Amino acid sequence: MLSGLYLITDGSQGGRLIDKVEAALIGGAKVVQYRAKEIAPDERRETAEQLRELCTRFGALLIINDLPELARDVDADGVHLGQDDMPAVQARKIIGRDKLIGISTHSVDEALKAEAQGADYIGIGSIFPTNTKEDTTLVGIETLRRVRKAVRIPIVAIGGMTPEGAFQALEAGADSVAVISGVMADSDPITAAKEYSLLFNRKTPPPTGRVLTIAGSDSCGGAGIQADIKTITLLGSYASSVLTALTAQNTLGVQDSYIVDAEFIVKQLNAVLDDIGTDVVKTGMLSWGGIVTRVAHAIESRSLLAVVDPVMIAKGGASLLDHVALDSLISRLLPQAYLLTPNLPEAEAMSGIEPRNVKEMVEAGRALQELGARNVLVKGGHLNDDATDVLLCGDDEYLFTSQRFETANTHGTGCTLASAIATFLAQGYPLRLAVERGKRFISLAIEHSVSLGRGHGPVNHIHAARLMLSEEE
Ligand code: 3NM
Repeated sequence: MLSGLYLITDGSQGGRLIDKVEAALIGGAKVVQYRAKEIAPDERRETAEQLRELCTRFGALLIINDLPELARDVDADGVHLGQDDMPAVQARKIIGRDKLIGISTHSVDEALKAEAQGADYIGIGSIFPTNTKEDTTLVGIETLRRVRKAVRIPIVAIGGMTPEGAFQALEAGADSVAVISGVMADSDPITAAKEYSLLFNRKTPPPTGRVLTIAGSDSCGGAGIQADIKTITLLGSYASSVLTALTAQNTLGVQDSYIVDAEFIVKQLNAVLDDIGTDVVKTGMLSWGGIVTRVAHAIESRSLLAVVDPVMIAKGGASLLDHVALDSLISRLLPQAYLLTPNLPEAEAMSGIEPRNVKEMVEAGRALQELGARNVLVKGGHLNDDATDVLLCGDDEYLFTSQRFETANTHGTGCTLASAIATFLAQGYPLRLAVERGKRFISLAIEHSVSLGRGHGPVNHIHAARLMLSEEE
């Protein structure tokens, strides 16, 4: 069964090509198609052999575009044919019965014909506009839906794929999405491939996706690790946890904290990551520089997708991060953040820009991207009446405005939002949708917050999860 991210090579050659393909495989690509027609025979043979080795190492399939003889010679897993290439029966004779044949199609008719000719899968495109291939026709998502109904063999959707477009293509019935520029032209192809690969988690039954939270314990259960595990579990994913500190804390504030030895944090991280692993990491309270650098190292060395909540100050005003830790956060952890989720004081502490309106929130967010965060959600809760958050998703910019509720019961909002976003990412939602859903969850949790304790009561995780899941039934 062909499934997962299907990477197609661009015009890169030699070491650059091999490095990019390896990055995509680390990021979870399941199929690699080598486009070699324009390359000199000796060179393409050598590259195909290197790709064969790489794909075997990562357990991925290697497909050769257009050249059945080359596919046979390097023992590739199959060949992909265009409409104008040799017929499938002829290619089958060259590559053998147990190998895969894919055929590019652009309509229901071509798809049916390809299936009848014995194709093992079809490509269908271009689903979205693309600049990568000149002579392609735009077929759109509706044709994909119709093709899904018409054929039984696996469908690979291709052309102009972004993570959001790929999400739509999978919803429309594609088994796999093929990407060239979305991964090959990204400055961080590992993360780019991960973004696409995670989308396939949507198809798995609960617990859907794994989330590791690295944070402190909140003894009163409203924030920290406890809020994270409640959020992740109630929304349907698998939660694991690494504790960085214990706090003696209640709704009135943090009375004391006890920081876990940094080497013991590393042991916890290794224990989880060497065994269960994780799809997304969420970080919260990290206390001091030694912990920040060790966590950053784990994220970098294991190429993890991280939602970084740069927790600095507790609701009661207690500092949760010292100055040296702030420097480490900026220089070490921030560049590892797939998504950074600062509130306004945190955005200011890290960027030096004090945002007083949405335009300045964008400026601060862009400055944080300059410092290395791939995407930034600047939370405007402290700013004005209509609680606008700004999401900087690569070069794009989205505003999320939600109703503000008059309540003092907001203990755990930051942890809960970041955990909900991490959970939805692990469940296969692309970033903008994960943030939109995370915002919906935290709004419901605040709206239904409870007056437990004598201070800032906790948000209502269980009620919010029930409402959200029932809205979708
Ligand atoms: N085939 P990108 S579209 C190779 O429509 C190819 O059959 C297409 O590149 C088809 O992911 C396409 O950069 C280009 O849009 C895909």
